[in-house]
Amino acid sequence: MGQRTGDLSAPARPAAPDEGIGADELALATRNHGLPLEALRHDITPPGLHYVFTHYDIPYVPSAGAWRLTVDGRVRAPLDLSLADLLSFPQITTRVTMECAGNGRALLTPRPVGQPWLTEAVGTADWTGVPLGLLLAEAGADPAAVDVVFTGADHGVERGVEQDYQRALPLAVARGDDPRVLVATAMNGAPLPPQHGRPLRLIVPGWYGMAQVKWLRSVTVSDVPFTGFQQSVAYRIRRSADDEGEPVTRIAPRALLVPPGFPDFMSRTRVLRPGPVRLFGRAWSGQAPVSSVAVSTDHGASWAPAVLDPAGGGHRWAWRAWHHDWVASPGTHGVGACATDADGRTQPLDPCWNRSGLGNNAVCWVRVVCGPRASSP
Ligand SMILES: Nc1nc2c(c(=O)[nH]1)N[C@H]1C(S)=C(S)[C@@H](COP(=O)(O)O)O[C@H]1N2
Ligand SMILES: [Mo]
Repeated sequence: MGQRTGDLSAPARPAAPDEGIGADELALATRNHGLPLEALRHDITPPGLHYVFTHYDIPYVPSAGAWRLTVDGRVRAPLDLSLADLLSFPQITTRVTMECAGNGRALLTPRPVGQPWLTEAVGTADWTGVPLGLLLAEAGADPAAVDVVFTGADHGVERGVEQDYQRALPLAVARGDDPRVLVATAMNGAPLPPQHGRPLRLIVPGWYGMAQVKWLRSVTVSDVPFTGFQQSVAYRIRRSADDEGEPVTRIAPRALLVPPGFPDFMSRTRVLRPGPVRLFGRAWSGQAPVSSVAVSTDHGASWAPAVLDPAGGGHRWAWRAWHHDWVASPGTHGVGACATDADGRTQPLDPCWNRSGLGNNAVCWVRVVCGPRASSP
């Protein structure tokens, strides 16, 4: 699984009841930014506003032309490909809403110490690349193999384990077509920016972010299950330290809204004038497609159905816009939205706590203070 590297790493732990965000968490939060929620307006997240999450350092890749991608392990004919070689394969483009599995972590009580996401670890992009199934077929992957392991060029230590960032997918998922996994060479029609995996990354539509290996340098077909750190230690839903846990895979349903009105700088409380207002947001699920969104403006006392935009464009793996017309009355309001998918999965009102703070898709409330115009500008 990688070698042990001394006592560099602090153990995983929940924060004490009154413990604020630590300097270590702040250091992570300044490197790894979220989507400003007002950017939910855009179908495709503008460059620089897509959330970013990187465990270690962003590799410096001065020449994308010198990059190599290998496909090896249980294959008939290993591949060693340049970017130009990859571009000679058929390319497809898929619009994908990506979300970090740790989104919502900092809203849990107690807070698992780590990257302190609120709800903003999400973004949508058009990813263009080669279907991984084509590369596996070209290499002649052994159909009896179990896992396909993806290795990034970044390297670090985590919980005392020195490692390259690695994740695996079952062979059936890796070469399947629902979703179709991509080795992506472009984001929104341009080469990948450094923070999103320049020059190559894996895209697994519908899965949480940890599966989407950036700076991809090797694809290894294996006849034994992969037990690397990011597979068997991290990204598992555990209730207790000795619980083996369940792996995190696909994105659970979630709806978020563009916070209405304008913010108070520090508290981010929203200020809104009384009267009609159109609430606007997005909803997504990596499982069955979103089938409905409900909105509450009274902190869950009552709910009304939102109007979903038509599911046009064939963007099965991208978020869907919704809106709801509301007449805001003077007072303080808790405004929230709740998505349900076609299989009946819905968002809980209370978070489901787990040790690593993964998959928290509980409904979130935006505090809105509605009152007359203030006297100063
Ligand atoms: N090589 C590598 N790939 C990685 C990671 C990483 O640390 N190293 N982080 C993963 C996680 S946890 C997430 S949420 C997504 C974030 O992708 P983004 O930064 O492009 O939004 O990348 C994934 N791929
Ligand atoms: Mo993540």
